[in-house]
Amino acid sequence: MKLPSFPFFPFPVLVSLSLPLLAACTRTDPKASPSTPPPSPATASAPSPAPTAPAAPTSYPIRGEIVGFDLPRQVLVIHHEEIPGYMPAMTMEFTAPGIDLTKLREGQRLAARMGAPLDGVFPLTEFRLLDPAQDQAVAAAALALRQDTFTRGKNVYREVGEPAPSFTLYNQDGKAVSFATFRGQRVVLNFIFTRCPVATMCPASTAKMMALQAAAKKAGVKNLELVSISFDSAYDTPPVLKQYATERGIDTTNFSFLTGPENAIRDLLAQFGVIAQPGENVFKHTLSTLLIGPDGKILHRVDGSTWTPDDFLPRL
Ligand SMILES: [Cu+2]
Repeated sequence: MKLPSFPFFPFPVLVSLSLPLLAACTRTDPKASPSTPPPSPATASAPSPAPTAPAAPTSYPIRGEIVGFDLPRQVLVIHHEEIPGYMPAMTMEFTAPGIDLTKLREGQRLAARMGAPLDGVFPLTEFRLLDPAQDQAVAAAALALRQDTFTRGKNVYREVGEPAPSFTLYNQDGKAVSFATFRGQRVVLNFIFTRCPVATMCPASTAKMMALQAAAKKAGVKNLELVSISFDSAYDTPPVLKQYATERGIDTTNFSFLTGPENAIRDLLAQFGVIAQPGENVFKHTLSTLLIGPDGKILHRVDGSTWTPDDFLPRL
């Protein structure tokens, strides 16, 4: 799916809003290391010279509620939530190519990706209706995590031996997944983002997770779950994660890709001791791979990008 780039705004106010974003997204510098070190883990080994991929933002994820239809024009009217860094909450007209509008109704909540407008109407892709109960579970877990992070203060980082934090996030199928459902399993968990341009970082991590999954299966290991949480929640929506998994031929029966509210992801990064700073177009980040035991306690962690499946296989 290719969306037109964004400088074609009909509204002067939107143009001025979008300028800082465009300026901020024209350069990548993944070589620079984060300025704040993690509480204790080592920084991932410095990536080798990375491809520079200047790109203007072409789309934004939105969430909102259907408030009306203009069926002759194939338009749906949505009151969307704030689009951070781009526009406040407001009611606008959208098209949703490929979606049968007669099957939708007012009051339904949805998530989608908004492209550049045509004649003032914004096209939506990655359209999915939100289940209010699941959405509430994700929001409640994010709030609890916020409070937990606040309460822990400067002891926010969880050492090996401590219980892993609780969370509820969306998986690649848009289904809310609670960490509690992994009880009784061994969980190998890391953080990635799908747009990572540095071959030795996230792409290599995912390849090693796949290798670990395959090796564990071959060794007859049961009760293993692999979990990759995206720290690029604005871009890595469930459909994007699904595509990431599909493109790589990943068996998602015990390998989930999770995403969710930005503040929940930030809290998890802090609690797991991983740094991911939104940079210019990409994230500057560290890598850590953790093993969590059947009782929910952190059993082992390997910091950096040089881990191998053998660091974990004997512990499963
Ligand atoms: Cu990366």
